[in-house]
Amino acid sequence: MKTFYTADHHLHHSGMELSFGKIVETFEKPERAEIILARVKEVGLGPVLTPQDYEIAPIKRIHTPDYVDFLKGVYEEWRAAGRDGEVWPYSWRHRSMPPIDKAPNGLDARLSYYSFDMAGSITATTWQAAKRAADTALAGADAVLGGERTAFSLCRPPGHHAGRDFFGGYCYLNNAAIAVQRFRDAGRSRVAVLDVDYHHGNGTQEIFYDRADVLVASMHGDPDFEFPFHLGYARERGEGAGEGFNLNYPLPSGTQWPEWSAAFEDACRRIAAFDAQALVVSLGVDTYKDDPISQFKLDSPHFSEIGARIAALSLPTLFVMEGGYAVGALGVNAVNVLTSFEQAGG
Ligand code: OKP
Ligand code: ZN
Repeated sequence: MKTFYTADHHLHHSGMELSFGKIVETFEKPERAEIILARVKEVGLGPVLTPQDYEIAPIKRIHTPDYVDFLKGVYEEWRAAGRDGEVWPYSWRHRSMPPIDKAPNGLDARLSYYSFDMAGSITATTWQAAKRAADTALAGADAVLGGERTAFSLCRPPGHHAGRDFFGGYCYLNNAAIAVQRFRDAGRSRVAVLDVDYHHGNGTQEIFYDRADVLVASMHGDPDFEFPFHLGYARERGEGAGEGFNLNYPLPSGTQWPEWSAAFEDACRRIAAFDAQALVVSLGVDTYKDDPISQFKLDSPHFSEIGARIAALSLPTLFVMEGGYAVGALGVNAVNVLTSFEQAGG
């Protein structure tokens, strides 16, 4: 399996985050991608390739032009306003305030408009890193379109919380969604997304919610207790033409393999019935028992079972890296999915 990776991910590093009332080192740190890369090399998964520098057009198939311009330029605006350090939003439209349909003018108001939380900041080079993560997803999609059965896009920063015009949850551009659209634009008529990350992929859901050509299935911490909250309930099944093409499996805190894998199995069956021409896996391994920010209890061998079951779908499959914060086991867990997929030979 080819791995797509670029050291440009180092260009994004939020120094800190607020975790349960304490300012701590961010969990989404550059070391994460290096640990996964080292494991890819250790097991000899296959060649590690640097993605080309893509045009902006495939990104704008998913993200709005105004959001892309905002992400590119907001750091300079921040500096021009006489501010140092990293760009942070800090306040959002509460339900008591009227809905907004147009970006406000002021810098902080616009930061609020284009985000939903302050999990991560925007540094001087965050845009470049996010753009290269999207390139990494596009290169993986192009490899599969070129005839590879599978590929691994080792994206960082992750993407599944980013929507058409917002960042949040450590995510700036939705790498998996950009890859999905690449498959669609190359003529693959139906594409499935299987989001196995611990958190609900609210951005991916938002992007494809009214579409029947993209089936999105996600297992995650119930939004009643877990980030990103408010979205990810089972009753959210898509709207309009997309009705029935969004599948959520919210699960309780403490979920172990039997319950997790039952939801996963149901999602896999629904994907098989969808008759997809390509599959994009949002590969988060923060379902691991020792993940520092998550509450599920999967163990390392379970990630091998996940890979084997995905292989049994026998679909052209792109793995796009999302979360996973237990750095001691991150490489083993992520690469277990990939090696067992290859061994199962779907
Ligand atoms: C991104 B992905 C920890 C709060 C963490 C943000 C979580 C983003 C997860 N105190 N909030 O889905 O792995
Ligand atoms: Zn996650």
